[in-house]
This record gives sequence, C-alpha cells and structure tokens, in this order.
Amino acid sequence: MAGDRSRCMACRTESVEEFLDIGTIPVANNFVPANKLGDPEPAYPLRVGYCHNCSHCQLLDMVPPTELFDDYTYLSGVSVTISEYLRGIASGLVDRYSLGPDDLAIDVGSNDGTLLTGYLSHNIKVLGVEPAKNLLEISKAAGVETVCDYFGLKTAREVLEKYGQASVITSVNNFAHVPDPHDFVQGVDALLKEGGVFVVEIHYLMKMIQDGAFDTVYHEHMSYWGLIPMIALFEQYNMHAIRAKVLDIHHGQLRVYVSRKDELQPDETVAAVVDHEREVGIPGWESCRELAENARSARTVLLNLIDKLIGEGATIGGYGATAKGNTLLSFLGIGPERLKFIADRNTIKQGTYTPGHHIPVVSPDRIMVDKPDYLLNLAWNLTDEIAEQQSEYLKQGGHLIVPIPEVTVI
Ligand code: DWN
Repeated sequence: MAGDRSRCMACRTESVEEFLDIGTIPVANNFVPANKLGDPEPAYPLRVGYCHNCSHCQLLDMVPPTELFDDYTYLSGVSVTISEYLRGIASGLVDRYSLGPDDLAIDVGSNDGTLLTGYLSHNIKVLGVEPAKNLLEISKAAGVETVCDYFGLKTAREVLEKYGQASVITSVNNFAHVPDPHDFVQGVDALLKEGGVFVVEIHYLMKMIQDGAFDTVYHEHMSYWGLIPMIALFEQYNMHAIRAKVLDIHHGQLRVYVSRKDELQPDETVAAVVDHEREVGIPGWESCRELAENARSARTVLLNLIDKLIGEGATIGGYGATAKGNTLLSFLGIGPERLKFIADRNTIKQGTYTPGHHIPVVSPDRIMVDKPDYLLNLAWNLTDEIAEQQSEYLKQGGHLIVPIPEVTVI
C-alpha cells in the first residue's frame, strides 16, 4: 500500500498542500509482460503537494521503493544523447577535480553503469550503487562493479568499509527517487573524503513548471526539487552548494555541486540560480497551481487533436515507452483503441504492454511496416535524436506529435 505524506520530506513540517492530482494509476515503469496481462495490476494515487514552509514539492502518496526499483526497465544506455551526456559528466569531473588512479568515483542510482564508464579510460576507480537486480549483469559487462542496494547511511557505511572514501559521488536523476533525503545526505557525508564533492542532478522544478511538464510526475519521482529547498536540506548537515548549473538535457535539469561547508567555497553560480528562483517566484504556490492548470488544458488540446485525426481516418502510433509517457497516457485515458503500439529501442520493454492501458510496446522496426500517419512522441525530451533516427518515416510523409511544452506536429 502507498503511504500518505503530508509532512515535508525536506523540512519535516506538516505544511504540504496538494496542487495536482493525476489519478490512481499503476507504476510508470512496470511494463506488463504478455503472460501477466490477466493479473491484477496494483494502482496507487498520484498527487503532488507543495510545502508552504520550505517550498519543496513532493508526492503525497508513497509507493515502497522496492516496488519501484528492485526490477527496473529504464536503461540509460539506450539513447545516444543520454549516454554521451552521462559519460561527459564523468570526464568533466575528472578535469575539474584533477581525478587520478587513487580516486574513487561512486555513482548512486548507477543504472546500467553508463555514467561510470566515462571514468574508465581515465583509470579512475569506480563503483555503482543500484538497487535494480536485473541491471547488474549489464553494468558488469560494461566493466562496472556495482553494490546492489538502496543508498543511505547504512549502505554508505558498508561501502566505506569495503571500498574506502569517495572523491566524488554523483547522483543523476536519482535524488528525486529517494523517500528520505536526510538519510541520503547523511550517507554522502559519511562516504565523501575531505575536500570531496557530491554532484546531484535532478529534473528541475523550475523548468517543469515553465514547460508544463506535468508528465514528469510519476510514483518514482517522490520529490520535485528547486535549489532553495535543496540548499536548506544540505545546511542541516553542514554541507552547502558550491556550484549550480541549469542544463537543457531531459527538458531541463539542475546540477548542483555540494561539499562540506568548511572545505570548498561557493562560486557565483549558486547565488545566480537562487536569485532567479526568487525573482520568478518558483518554486511557489501560485506557479504550482499553474502547472496543474496547464496539465488540464494540455489534456483537452491533445485529446481533441488525436480524436480529430482519428475521426479523419488517420492512424496513430507512439514513440518512446517512457515513464512520463505512461503518466500522460493515464491522465488522458489513452489506450490501444487510439494508439496502435508504442515503439522503443529498449529490448527489455519490447514485447511488453504499457501499465494500465496495455498498449503493446514494439521494436521501432514496426514503424516502417505499419506506417502510421502520426507518432505521438512520448520521449519529447529527445525529439531531435528521434526525428533523426526516424528521418525515413518523416521523409515518407509521417508526422511526430510532440505533446509538451506545446502540442505541435512535425
Ligand atoms: O528520471 C528518470 C529519467 C531520467 O528516465 C527516470 N525516473 C525514468 C526515466 O524516465 P523516462 O522513461 O521518461 O525517460 P526517457 O529518457 O525520456 O526515455 C526515453 C525512452 O525512449 C527510452 O525507453 C529509450 C527510448 N528511445 C528510443 O527507443 N529511441 C529513445 C531514443 C532517443 C530513441 O532514439
């Protein structure tokens, strides 16, 4: 059962008020194998709240992490854009902190090990921490040793004993998955060597609100971080942000470099991001309510377009069996009667069905066989890569419907 949370995960006050209700839906990455289609599928409420005390946003209903992450279908290495990006984080850190063979780099939520492979050519020692058992073989084949567990103080102490202190710890698109960020930060503090840096990267609440990216809301994403509440959290453990950067990847991420307070000093980028958040009032209650309003109007616009096209005799498929796509489809109530299939390069997802509405997930080869008139692009954060990959389909008259930030047809 999902647990209810009106207490803020960041500041721990009872100040969280709901602003968005997506509905009661299954877990976004739990694609259903063909032989389980008849089985009951657990569904959980998906509501987001805003903390009036520290402005942190979080889910109000928590699904146990073991149900979300023990077996994980998302692979970082499937997208060329994402793979290059993740490896670039590693090489960027090697340069910035002059890492060498004596340094240990740990990636928390290491998935298939893609980020850590970026250190290997520099002879840096690497270690992944990742709870998904099904990904262990993949990271091992990539040359990455992985501790299969959830990260927190307990795991950090175990890692420390066996592998020693880390010079850098990264957590890319993982910190939002954490049910207790306090325990996580204590783990970082326990494991990081003196002068070491923790680099955390999350879908940025600011960009999510500006782009109306309500589909980023799913059970995995327990938190929606802005820099201001994050700084307040680190403050409690004598840590601070020393550098902050807003990036375009995944439609807008925030990367924050963190150290112990007395070890490294912040540069001007931190104050710049904080000032900008204050200036535009994000994260703020009004902007969160706008996100909910945008979600409702996007639902109307997109459903009208899809039904108009189908009414004119068009056929529609989907591209990208994404977690966010499953939020979008559930919120709009779109099933196989509207989308014939969803194509995705990830072979773990192929042959399965989307959670809830059971749209078949197929290989992208199917696109040129069926030649649907339109493909709803559910990986709209990767439109450039997908448009390039599907250039033949587009050349032959096919179209991509991009749902967010604006409903557009390419
Ligand atoms: O935070 C998270 C992000 C980083 O990844 C996780 N909680 C879950 C996951 O979210 P998502 O599933 O919405 O992520 P993506 O990166 O938008 O997924 C892209 C999907 O599209 C993957 O399944 C791979 C697929 N793909 C493809 O089949 N062909 C992607 C590209 C670019 C392609 O050419």
